[in-house]
Amino acid sequence: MPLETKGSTLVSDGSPASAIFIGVNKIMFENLTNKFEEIFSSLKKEPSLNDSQVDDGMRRIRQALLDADVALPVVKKLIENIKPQAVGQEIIRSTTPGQMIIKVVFDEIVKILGDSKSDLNLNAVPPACLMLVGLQGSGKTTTAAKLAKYLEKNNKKKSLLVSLDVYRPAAQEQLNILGEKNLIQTLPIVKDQLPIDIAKRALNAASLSGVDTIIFDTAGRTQIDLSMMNEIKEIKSLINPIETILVADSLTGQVAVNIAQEFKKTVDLTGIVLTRADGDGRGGAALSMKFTTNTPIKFMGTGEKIEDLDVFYPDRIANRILGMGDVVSLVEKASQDLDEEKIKKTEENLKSGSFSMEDYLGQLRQMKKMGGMEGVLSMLPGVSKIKKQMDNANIDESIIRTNEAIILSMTKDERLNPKIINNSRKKRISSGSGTDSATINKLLKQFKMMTNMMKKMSKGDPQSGMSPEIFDQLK
Ligand SMILES: Nc1nc2c(ncn2[C@@H]2O[C@H](COP(=O)(O)OP(=O)(O)O)[C@@H](O)[C@H]2O)c(=O)[nH]1
Ligand SMILES: [Mg+2]
Repeated sequence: MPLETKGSTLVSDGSPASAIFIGVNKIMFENLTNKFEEIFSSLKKEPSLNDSQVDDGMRRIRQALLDADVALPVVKKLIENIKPQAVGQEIIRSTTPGQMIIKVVFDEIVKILGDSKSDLNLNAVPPACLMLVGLQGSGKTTTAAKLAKYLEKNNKKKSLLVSLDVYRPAAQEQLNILGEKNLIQTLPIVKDQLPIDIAKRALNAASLSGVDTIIFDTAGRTQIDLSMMNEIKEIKSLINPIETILVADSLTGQVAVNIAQEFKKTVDLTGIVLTRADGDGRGGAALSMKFTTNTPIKFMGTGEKIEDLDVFYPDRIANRILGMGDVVSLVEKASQDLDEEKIKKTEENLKSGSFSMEDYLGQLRQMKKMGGMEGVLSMLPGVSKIKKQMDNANIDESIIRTNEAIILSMTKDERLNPKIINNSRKKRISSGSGTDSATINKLLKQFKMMTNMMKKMSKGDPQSGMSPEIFDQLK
């Protein structure tokens, strides 16, 4: 667990992608996260654990997973793997048993989710063919366009979009319109052509126009049937795709898992895209897919727009499920934007306890960029505990601007050492920033609480993180 990086939790680039990532995981795993936080916070209070406390913890973890619609074999496997480590002497004697159990559960969930992220395989003589399969309405057409955009942006690959869905009215038009709107090449539609002939035409067209990848969007039915499977097999043997990707709707939970197993058996799959991760699914599908199909989830669909596609990072998802805050991705996203030097300096300052108003000002500016307080807070560990409180609080974003004005009215000395700010200094700052001394006091108090919280977190204190008390002060 990247405890040592937690000092940077308040810095992020605030790109739309990171904002989406926050939203997704908050929704899809919310219930599971709340339950885990409850379980862990009661374990964390205990100075040591006996066997029956561990048993009770395991029972509650098992129930939380079942309630989240995680497939039974997956729940069994998880508990089977966690339990021997949790009842070990090491945990019972450990000075921070709660934290050690979190670590064990975290590691096992990462394993179940697939250890590491799984990239698209494009290692083929061009054009690399990607074939999307799945039921009607699962999001294939949308995902085809999203993948083309993703490949253009991240791999500098030019794609050709091809719809083989000749059954659903206007299905081919839907894909071509998406292509036109997003400046992605599409295969012109020839009326009444059979899927297999369209596929042949696509291969020819691609070799003429020199695209790197062809993304085939196939027809789905409302349920799995023989003729659909046969058609997919026939097309597959013609185009010989390097990736056969199942697009599955995460909202359907266990059903999505059963469908994935069927597809795996009949046409074989190389990857899964889980769509509607922005919906309020219970997360069971995400947790069950890799284990039950032995096929990695490669992406998550997180909305209807073309850019709403996230790479599936098992460790980050596990972090979020356990309510640990998505610390790793926050820090990574921040470092794309902030210069490394500055981050390092801020981290050092945090650790040494010399975090100043200057650092705080830098962070406020980052906060503004990343969607204000709420965006930042939702990434911090422990935050789902105070979610209700947050929703009711109506966090006032103008506070960020006010605080910025106050800090800008401080002298360099005052910023580096806020302790010296006495009443006469406050008067000067207040007239400089157009605020009153109560507002300045509030900022100073917040600053103190934040530095304390960060110091604790950077030392790996298991009781650290966001708490209702700290939140009250930050409002
Ligand atoms: N909220 C959300 N909607 C999605 C997502 N992916 C697809 N959709 C929507 O689901 C509907 C069906 O998608 P479509 O691509 O036509 O499914 P297809 O029948 O499998 O091709 C459309 O309204 C899409 O905008 C997603 O990740 N999140
Ligand atoms: Mg479609």
